[in-house]
Amino acid sequence: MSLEKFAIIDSTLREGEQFVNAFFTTEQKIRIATLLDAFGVEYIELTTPCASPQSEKDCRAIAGLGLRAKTLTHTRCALEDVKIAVDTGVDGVDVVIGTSSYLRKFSHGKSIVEIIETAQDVIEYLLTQDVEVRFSTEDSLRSNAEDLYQVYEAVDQMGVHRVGVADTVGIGTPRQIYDLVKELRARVKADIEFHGHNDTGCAIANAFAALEAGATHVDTSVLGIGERNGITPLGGLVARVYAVNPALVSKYHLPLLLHLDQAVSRLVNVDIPFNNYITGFAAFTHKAGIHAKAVLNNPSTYEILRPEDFGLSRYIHIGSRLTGWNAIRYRADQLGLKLNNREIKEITEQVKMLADQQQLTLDEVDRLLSMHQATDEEAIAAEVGDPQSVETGEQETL
Ligand code: HCA
Ligand code: CU
Repeated sequence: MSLEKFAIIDSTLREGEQFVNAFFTTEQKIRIATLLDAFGVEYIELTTPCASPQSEKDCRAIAGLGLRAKTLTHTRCALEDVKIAVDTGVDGVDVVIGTSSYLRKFSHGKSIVEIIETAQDVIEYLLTQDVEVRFSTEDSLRSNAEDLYQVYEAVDQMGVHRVGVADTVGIGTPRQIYDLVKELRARVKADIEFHGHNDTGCAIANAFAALEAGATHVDTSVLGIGERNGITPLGGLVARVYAVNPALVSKYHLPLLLHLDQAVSRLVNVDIPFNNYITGFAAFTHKAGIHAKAVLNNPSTYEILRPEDFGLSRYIHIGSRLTGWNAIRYRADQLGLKLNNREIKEITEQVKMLADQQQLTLDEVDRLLSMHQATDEEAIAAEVGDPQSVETGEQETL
């Protein structure tokens, strides 16, 4: 498995620009590219310069920024397109052509033999130009497997640096992706890139399966934005790999994920989903008393991602009927209130009763706690007699 040395090709500025709400000005593109570079992605993929005059200028501008990340642009498999791409000064050109019968019939009309012939001209030219060359087959998952391998083996022999598997319609399952990439790994010497759409929610799992099978590069975009409902999200891929071993993603500046997600969400006018990997507002919140108690004792009980590693903090929700007295005790301590365990338990019962009627805000819970501020005598007893830390003995109800 190539998890130890995988690279991210972030395509927010190519695939992401295909998201229905995306319209990026040059300045905004430069901001995204600079943030991605600071985060540490190895590659930044840019919209083809053939799309429009401004796309060509933007491609040139970003390729000229002198970023640490390599810049790539994306083109059809056509000599005139790749010449324009090379001229922008990018470090690499990502060539793509459809291989499924759908795309061969309804898109470009070429047979597999014709695809290989066109690829030959394009790749031969690119290899004289001191750029990284990637060749990918659009709609790989609905292509005939033998056709695919024939194309990959041919372009591999021509000397491309990377071949790309593209699940263009998000139809693949992790097992299918694994098998396809595993077989490809045995057949080609080039690096292998995976690009997966998220139509059925498998984009992260599929990218991970590709890595397990020997892929070396994964395409992502910030928040997963792209055509339709998008592709593998950058944060989701990072979360998935981190969960195997945080050291595998320590090469990235993880606290910048939140800034990237926030910046892109504002630019494309969508909220960060509540359940987003790492940066969703509920990603590190705990509610049930049993969870809260255990997390307060040791966060690893219910957290596989450490919020601190992403510059974030956890939140224990206490204003609910599911709360427990350890969580209420923790809040009282945070507020510097001296309350003994008997009082904390009484307040917990009150919180549960009130929360049975309506939702409680943190302010309302804080008010209840403050009203019960112990007398001096009780406070002394609390200091001396009752441990302030979370107890492990008595079980919470929920
Ligand atoms: C698209 C093209 C692409 C290309 C992927 C790649 C896809 O349909 O817009 O270059 O590997 O999903 O097939 O994004
Ligand atoms: Cu795509």
